Amino acid sequence: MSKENTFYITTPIYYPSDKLHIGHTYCTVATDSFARYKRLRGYDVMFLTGTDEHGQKIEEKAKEAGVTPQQFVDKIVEGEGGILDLWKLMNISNDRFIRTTDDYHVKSIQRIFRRMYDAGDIYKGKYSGMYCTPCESFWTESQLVDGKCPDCGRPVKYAEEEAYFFKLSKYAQPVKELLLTGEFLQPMSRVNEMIKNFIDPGLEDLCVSRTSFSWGIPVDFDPGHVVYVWVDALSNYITALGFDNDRYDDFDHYWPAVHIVGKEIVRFHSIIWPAMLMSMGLPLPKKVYGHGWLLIDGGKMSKSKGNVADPYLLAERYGVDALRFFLMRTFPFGSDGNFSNELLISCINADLANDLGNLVSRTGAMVKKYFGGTLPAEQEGDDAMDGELIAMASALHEKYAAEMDAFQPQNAIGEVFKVLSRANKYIDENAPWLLIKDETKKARLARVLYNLVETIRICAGLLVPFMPETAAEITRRMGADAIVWDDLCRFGVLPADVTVAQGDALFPRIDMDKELAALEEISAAQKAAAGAVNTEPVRPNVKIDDFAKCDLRVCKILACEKVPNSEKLLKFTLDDGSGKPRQILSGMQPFYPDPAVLVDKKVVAILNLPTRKMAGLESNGMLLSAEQGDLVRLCLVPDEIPAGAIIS
Ligand code: ME8
Repeated sequence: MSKENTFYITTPIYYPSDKLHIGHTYCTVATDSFARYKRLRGYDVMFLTGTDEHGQKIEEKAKEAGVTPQQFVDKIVEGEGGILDLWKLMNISNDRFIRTTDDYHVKSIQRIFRRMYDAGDIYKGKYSGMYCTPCESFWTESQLVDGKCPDCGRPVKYAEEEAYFFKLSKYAQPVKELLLTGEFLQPMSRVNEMIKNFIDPGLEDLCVSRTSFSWGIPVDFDPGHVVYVWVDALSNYITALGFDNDRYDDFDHYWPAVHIVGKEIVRFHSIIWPAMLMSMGLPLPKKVYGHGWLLIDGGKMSKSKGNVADPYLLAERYGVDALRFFLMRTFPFGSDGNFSNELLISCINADLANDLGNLVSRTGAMVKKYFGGTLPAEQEGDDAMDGELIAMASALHEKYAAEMDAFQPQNAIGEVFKVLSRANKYIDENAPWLLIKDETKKARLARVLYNLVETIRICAGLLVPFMPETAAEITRRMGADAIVWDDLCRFGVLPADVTVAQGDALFPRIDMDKELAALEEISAAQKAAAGAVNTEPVRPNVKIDDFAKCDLRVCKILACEKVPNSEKLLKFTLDDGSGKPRQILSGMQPFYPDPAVLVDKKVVAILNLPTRKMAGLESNGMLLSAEQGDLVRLCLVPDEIPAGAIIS
């Protein structure tokens, strides 16, 4: 096949530092949908995904787990329920899977490093800066946000070491020109971000080797240095095609690529990667598309938020196609979206069970009931009644293709569902249940059903990139042999006397309340199994101003004794910093059988509560304590904090 007809598409190579979550699944399913779409269009597609296995973070995690880094990543990538299993489960059609620990990749990276060195673009220097270990990124002071990593918000630390640098600054102008073409990086908002945040403030040369950890690819001409992550990771897109290695020989055929990446790594793909390719004199990628994040409760995904967003669990409960469809249907690809189980269930109920599933089963049932499963060839059209549906179904492929070519799967699916809705309305308008009652209207009834079958065939075929199994099943039921692009561009492909098959409900309706309750239980059980101490939901938000009304101060315990005739109360005499002792009673006796141990300790008290009388004594405030089950302890403050210090 000629090169003009090739399409090379990639996902990021994911870190095998932990199990992948629904966010990674989102990106891979999207890329898979684009790859499947291009195959449907007749392209010679190469779809690559893989894992980014080197670096300090993985080295540290392996150490914690007491295994070698290679053993650690092998388990996450190839082990049961690992990354390869997840992609198999999700029906991902990647042609290749690269691991950066693969031998051929390692050799290529050493050659690539040398190429850039020989081009005069890599030099030795000393690196000092603020370093974020989880992101494996150095940042300048001005890039930090509130002194923390601008990508992940975690603390950074000062670091210094001998390192090789890549002359990124040299490429600032050509990279800026590339970005300004508007074609290279999309969506356009990301172009502005890159120029404003990184290029215009001045590109700094990039640290490309490290000496402080060893889990990486050694620089072959300077042992002790390992190639620092981004050169290793980004080059996967060409080494996987056989660039600088003998494993494959597809570089000339497939390169350049379309890279689908999350917004947080757009910087690496749209600035550093083209600069590296320029240094090597290689063609630049066709496109980098920076998609948005899936958020949970408005925040980044994390394990602590519970696992009802676990792709394994969701695929098991609702089916792989429903999950894939939901991800592509619900979130605009270039923007962030809030994931919730409720959204997922409503999407399945509204779009899949109702609009699509019902249409398929009603149509199948009517063909069976009225004509025994095979339509008669004698049919009667009615332009006024049929015109709009046929026009919409016939024009659908063009609108759909425009959206898919622009990497807007949500809109492409939206176009399909406009036609499906129209088809549902068409049933009501034509009322087949009335037509059947009139013997002279049989031919008309047959045509109504034929139009529905054809419309469903086209719509299902166009859904194949998102729901491969379901689309194939619907196509089969509608009596078509295969999903072929040209046939999706034409109305009237099926013979008039088509035989339509019936089957089980494609997407049974889900009872939202029951399902949410079941998920809640699963989530609580998962948290308990993971050792969470408290699965109580967080209380409703309060305004910061309301919180600020509480006068919380550090108090030193001057004296502490049991209250006579009380089994619970202790009487605390406290120095609250005012110079006047304060008395507070607290129900701490059961937890501190020997109150003397508390003397001289510093605790937290809320001072502005109304005075209360307990056991005949006044209490002016309340001491803060922490409790879990039977374990209760006062909240203690480090000794260097003086009494009277404000807590805010
Ligand atoms: O960054 N929503 O790997 P990574 C949507 N190894 N997408 C998400 C997401 C979320 N909440 N969380 C992750 C790396 N992703 C590097 C890449 S490439 C040469 C090297 C997706 O495991 C998204 O595509 O942190 C993001 O860019 C990618 O996973 C990051 O995966």
